[in-house]
Amino acid sequence: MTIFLKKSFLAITLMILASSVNGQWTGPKTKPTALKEIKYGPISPAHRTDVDMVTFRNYGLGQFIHWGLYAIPGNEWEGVSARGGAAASEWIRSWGGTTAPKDWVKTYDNLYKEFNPKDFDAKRWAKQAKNMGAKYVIFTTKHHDGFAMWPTQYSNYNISKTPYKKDIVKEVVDAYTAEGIDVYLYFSILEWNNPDYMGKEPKTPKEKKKFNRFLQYTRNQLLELMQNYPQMKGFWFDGTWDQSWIKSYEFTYNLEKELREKHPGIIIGSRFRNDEYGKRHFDANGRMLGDYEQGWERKLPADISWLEGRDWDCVMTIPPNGWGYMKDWSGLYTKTTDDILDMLLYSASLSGNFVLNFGPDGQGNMHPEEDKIAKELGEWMKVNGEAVYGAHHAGMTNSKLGYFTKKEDNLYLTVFNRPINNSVRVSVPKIASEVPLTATLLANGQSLAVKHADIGLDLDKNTYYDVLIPNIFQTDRAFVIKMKVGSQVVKVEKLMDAKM
Ligand code: FHN
Repeated sequence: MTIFLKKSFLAITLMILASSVNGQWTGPKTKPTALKEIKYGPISPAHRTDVDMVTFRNYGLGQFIHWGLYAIPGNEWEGVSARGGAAASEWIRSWGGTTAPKDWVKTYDNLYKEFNPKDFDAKRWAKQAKNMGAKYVIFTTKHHDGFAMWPTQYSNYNISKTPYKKDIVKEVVDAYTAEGIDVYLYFSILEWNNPDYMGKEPKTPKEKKKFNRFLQYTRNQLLELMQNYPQMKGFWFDGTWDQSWIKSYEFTYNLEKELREKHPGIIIGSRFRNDEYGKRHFDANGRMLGDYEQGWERKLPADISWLEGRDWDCVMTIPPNGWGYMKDWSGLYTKTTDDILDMLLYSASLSGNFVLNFGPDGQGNMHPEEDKIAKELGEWMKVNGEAVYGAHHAGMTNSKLGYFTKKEDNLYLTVFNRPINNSVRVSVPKIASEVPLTATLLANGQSLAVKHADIGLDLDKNTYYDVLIPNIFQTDRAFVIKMKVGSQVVKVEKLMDAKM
């Protein structure tokens, strides 16, 4: 049978991308041959089964929001774009070299004096996220520039000193919580404009003293966030690659313990800290340092074996890179709703959460393209969301047609590549205890015929089920076939083996 593929299959590209990181902490792991003595290893159990973790595991889709002072320049300043330089969007403060405006750092550090987002309405954002189908949001409380979006008592560089004045973190936490969306707080441990922040390993007694002050300050801010916003479900840490942080493994170990004690059920990913050997995400014995694998930033695992049963999330931008607001998207490939759906379903098929990033502008508006994608994604999720929420790896052989997910006795195939003969072939091992019994199209609730196809391939370990898609059903997006699976005695003819 010839199958013509209707749409490009993004996963193939993604697998190639992912395999390029082979060998790092995001790829398959080489197990240590001899185990080391580790004092600052994992704190939480390897596979948490408490209600908070199960909720995390079942989110499926999340929203990331990068918002801060960097939204004002939006990747350019006085007509000069930072796009050509190294620093972009939320990194724009570090713009240097010949293209950087004169006294740029000083200008940036004073931007807070004009931060007054007149259109900001947290309830509008939360409604949009809800309609998009997001079950959790990760919001930037403080990015690498050090500006706090809440009125922290530990630094003056915060929202209360802007013309806006009000506590943005509170507005976001309240609005999203009211919509039933769980809130996670993004927190970068870098702080470019803080004189106590090192950016390198503190060595001299003076440096150590200075950096200890910074560590205490970081601890205070984290405890303050947990205290101010007790509804928060977890922290999403960033910047922890810094040598000053890496060398502070005893401090960060104790801090993680303290955060967990003060906020039972809190979820912290693998990007928070390292062990005494400097191993990040995974300790020197290969054990994950946190509740889920947090290394999948703009990348995806090549296959389920890379994950070894761990929880994970993939955080993804719509433009190629750049998380904060970028005024000008022209000339860039920006992901389409179909691209995003492909990545979302791919992630769900490998039991991971997919988190889509939004970078609002300096007035508090999403980019028009983000609005469009949120709307289209939401329309799709309303009809097909059950293939994502609480649905996990199905243990099926990969299909060229799309991605399998599974929830109890429901098997979902999200079809991205519709076969030209309208017969969706599902292969099942001959020894499988469950096979597709019935099928429905989620798009319209229509029952679909399921035919067993014993195609008689010599030495084939699989048998096949063909689900027939009515020709009259047409769509310009991926669609979901929901199958009930159960046991059935399948008569597979034993043909005479070919002799060669
Ligand atoms: O440097 C940041 C970047 O600006 C952005 O916040 C992303 C989001 O995952 N994290 C960092 C890079 O890993």
